[in-house]
Amino acid sequence: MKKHVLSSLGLFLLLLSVINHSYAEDGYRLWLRYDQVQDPAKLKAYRQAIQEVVVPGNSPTLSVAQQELKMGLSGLLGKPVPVSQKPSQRNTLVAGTPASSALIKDLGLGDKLKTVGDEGYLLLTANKKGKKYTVIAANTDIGVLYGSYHFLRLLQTQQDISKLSLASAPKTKHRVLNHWDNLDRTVERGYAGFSLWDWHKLPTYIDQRYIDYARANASIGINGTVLTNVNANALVLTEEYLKKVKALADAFRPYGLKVYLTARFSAPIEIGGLETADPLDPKVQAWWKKKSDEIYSYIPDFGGFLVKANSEGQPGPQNYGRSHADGANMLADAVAPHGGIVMWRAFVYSNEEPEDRAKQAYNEFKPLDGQFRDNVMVQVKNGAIDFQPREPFHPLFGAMPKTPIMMEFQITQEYLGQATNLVYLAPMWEEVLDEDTYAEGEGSTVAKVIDGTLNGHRLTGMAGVANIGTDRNWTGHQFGQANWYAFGRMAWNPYLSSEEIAEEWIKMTFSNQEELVEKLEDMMLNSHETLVNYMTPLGLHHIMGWSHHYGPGPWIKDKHRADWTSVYYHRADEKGIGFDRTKTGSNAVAQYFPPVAEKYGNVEKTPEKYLLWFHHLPWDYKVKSGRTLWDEMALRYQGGVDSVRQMQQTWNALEGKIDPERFKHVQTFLEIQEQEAEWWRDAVLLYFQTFSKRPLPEGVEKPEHTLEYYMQLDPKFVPGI
Ligand code: GCV
Repeated sequence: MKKHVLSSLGLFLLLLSVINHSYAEDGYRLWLRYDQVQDPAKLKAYRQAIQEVVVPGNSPTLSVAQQELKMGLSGLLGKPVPVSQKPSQRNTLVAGTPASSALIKDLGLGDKLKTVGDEGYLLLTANKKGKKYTVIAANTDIGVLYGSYHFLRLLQTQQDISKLSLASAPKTKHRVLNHWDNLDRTVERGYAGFSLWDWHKLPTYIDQRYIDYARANASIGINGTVLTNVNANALVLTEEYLKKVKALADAFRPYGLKVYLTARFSAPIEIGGLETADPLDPKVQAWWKKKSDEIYSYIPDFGGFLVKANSEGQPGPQNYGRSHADGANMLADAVAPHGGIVMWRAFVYSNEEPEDRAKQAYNEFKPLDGQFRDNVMVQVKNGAIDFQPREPFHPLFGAMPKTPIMMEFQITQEYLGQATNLVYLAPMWEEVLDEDTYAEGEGSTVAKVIDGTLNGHRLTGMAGVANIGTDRNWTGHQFGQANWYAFGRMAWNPYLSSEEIAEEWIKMTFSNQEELVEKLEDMMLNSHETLVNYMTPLGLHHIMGWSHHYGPGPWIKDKHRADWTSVYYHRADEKGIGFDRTKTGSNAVAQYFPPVAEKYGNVEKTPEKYLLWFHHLPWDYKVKSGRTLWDEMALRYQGGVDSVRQMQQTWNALEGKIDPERFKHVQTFLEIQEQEAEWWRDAVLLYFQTFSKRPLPEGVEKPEHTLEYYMQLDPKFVPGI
């Protein structure tokens, strides 16, 4: 047995507690709960179908698959399931590759296996010599592990496994968590405690959390993790830290999880003693090559670098008059001999630039299309501003056909209620992935840009800014786990619906009980719209509290950067509200392909959810409901509050059907959410009322305090800064 894989004793204890249900229900187990199947008929069928588990081979990854199947099945079936190297029962579960398992080789799955590639798998039912086999087959060990998790999921969600014939392969190659974790263990925009990486005790102490983190990621197909903040610290590239990074990489490897680091562009100066970091300087190039060689000497499968350059004060190639392509290519050349990649972020905007912030990344990057090395992906946030509660898709999707574009979603809820608001993010991500860019004519969806099919790219990927920390439940809010889960599932398959992902997660995390699944699914699926309503309805954006982005702050102005103020974005005055991005304004709409540009450029055709994103409109403008813009806005804010109360009612009615610990946790967090929704509604409406000079329409509750009261609120020590 390999060092960092679950020890036999650990496994035994875990098994015992799975069987006895002796866990504290604190959410630590995530969706990997493996409690006994409740439906008696299903339980009987599963027990009959799986009398033993056979996972021949002892590679670290196959050992993990074997242990996970043993633990999972023993829990789900409510009795220990024997594990053997050779089938001895009538009904056997076999997992392996044609190389690791003679039985799988004999099944002659060659052609079928070809379709699932390096990370995919087949789940099949097969009969041979009077025996029945449930088969998890793959070309690689990691495929076997992914297939094992999928198989366990089938039982956790009580699916029929009697006639399996299923193939699955990831649609994107790099499915990567981005941790904005600092070396001092604070987490930028992290709301679930401190960083998981205990640098001080590394490399010697391997926390069990690292293993459980890797398990959770593997179970949803995440295959990479960037350990450090994009606002990078060069220290992580020093020998002292590389040894620690190696220890993490070793712990994660059996789970197929590769390690990446953020590269601080000025590292050659800060830790290399050079006078410049100019990417065209041969000494700088040589420094990065040598540094990369050193990293690979510790971590032979190191994934590569993620870079934030010339953005929000970070150094970059433009400090030397070079382009983003020059910078990315220099790093790409350094890691290329080792098979590494560079993920270069397109999140750039400058305070000095008078241009609409929403236009700047496109202006900067589009001309560079075709100039990047083959091992570079440009990582683009879903929207052009910054992970707002709702944004139209970023115009760079589809605009750089010669460049692999990687999606960056934010799992952590920086602008979406942080860790105390229940917001299931998958519907928002689905909304973006489904959008048609029209880049290559109708049907050129963002999902097709991301999975590479639109322009024939094989280097593909999706990044998610992690919401994970040292909190026992990992994500602060129990329902935050659903966003981690959904990110992995969507990175594997960007065409999955948020609905099916929610259903899986609920069944695995809470229960298969129909009424409960229905109610929680309803809550989750409406939660994003609910938040948008009480924070930024009708296309409003970036009106949160200064710097920490907690709570409302539409009055924020006169700061050192105009593009970090709220008034820059809402542009409210006595005539109306909204950012004119049509040709009478910044003309950001022109960055989209014609049908989209036309839609967003025409107020009649613009979906109401983006109205004030693209248009400045009078307070009396008539919206689709027939109401004035002011009345509609006020009623949306009230609607958001009402929907939170509805969520509370739904949740409260589930008392007794959910374990008391998690029930109470979510119940109290929903109370916080209600208070925050009311705060948003009252503060924003009172502020905008100073311009609209109109009364609140009937149905909107009277604000509890004055505008002055809300404006002087100054929450201290908000986490995540
Ligand atoms: C890591 C926003 C966040 C920053 C973050 C930045 C980025 O501006 O507020 O905390 O920095 O995005 O994505 O680089």
